[in-house]
Amino acid sequence: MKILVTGATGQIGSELVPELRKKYGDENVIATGRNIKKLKEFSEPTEVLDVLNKKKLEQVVKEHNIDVIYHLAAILSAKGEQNPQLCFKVNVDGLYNVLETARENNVEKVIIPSSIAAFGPETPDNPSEITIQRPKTMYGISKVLAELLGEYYYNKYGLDVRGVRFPGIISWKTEPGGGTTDYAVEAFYAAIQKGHYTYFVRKDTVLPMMYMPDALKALIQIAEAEPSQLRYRFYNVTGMSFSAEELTKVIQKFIPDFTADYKPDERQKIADSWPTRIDDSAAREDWNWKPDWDLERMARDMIENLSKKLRGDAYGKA
Ligand code: VAH
Repeated sequence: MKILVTGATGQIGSELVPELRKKYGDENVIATGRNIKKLKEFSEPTEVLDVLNKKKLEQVVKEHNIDVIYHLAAILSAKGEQNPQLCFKVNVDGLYNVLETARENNVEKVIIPSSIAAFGPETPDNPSEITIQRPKTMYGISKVLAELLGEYYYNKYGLDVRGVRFPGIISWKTEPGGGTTDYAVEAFYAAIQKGHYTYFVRKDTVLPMMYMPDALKALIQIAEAEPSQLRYRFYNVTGMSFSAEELTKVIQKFIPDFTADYKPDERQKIADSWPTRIDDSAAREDWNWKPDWDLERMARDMIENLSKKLRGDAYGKA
């Protein structure tokens, strides 16, 4: 099976490519992206690819005889609000290029990460798969479109589009990439490097989050699920919900001198428009989804690995 990953140098892609290569063989997973320097960090096969270049996308799909596309290339919520027009181009035009190229070239499956950002302030808390969305960010709107277009291409053309709605994803291998949930990653960097972090959200801000190993597990599990198992095309998945203050407290268990303060900025409005938790019972029932990481275990792993990556000892004892 030949797999193409778009946006391979991003937060998820940087870790999904090695995971998929372990499972299917390096030669069967083509890592693609615009960032040539970061792309070079992967072994071959790689391709420089901007999803806005449909001609190049088609050439790569044909040359490598692609069966499955993991379409990760996107601009995230906070960065998207700084340039909504670019966010539309990348997230919508790019998506359309991928769906059309897949349809025209008999690609079997397209896997797309959606997000809790597909929900909005009118969404009741703990939403299911079919709860009202009405997001207020360009990123969130583009993710609702991805879900609806994915369903359309499945029903109209039989293109097997499927995905999961991710909460904030926490990881240590890549720097935060312009998401509203970046504070949950930045806090760990700051705790190790400076001993203090100023959150850009209130201390009582609660959002659903997930550790990267669980995110990779969810993506690959939904990709491999039998069609008969899927009552939806896009499923909610989550790991844990916690407040900024709870994150500070759990970091202090490993780095006792760590201190924090909370100065909300424009990203608070985005965070407040999202649910504090999401119902992932359908994924649990339909394809045996279950997270492996809780807040304390994740914090320990983040601090141990980030301390090594930053080449310093942990500020405290990990
Ligand atoms: C963002 N990390 O903050 C992404 C994610 C749930 C949020 O989609 O935009």
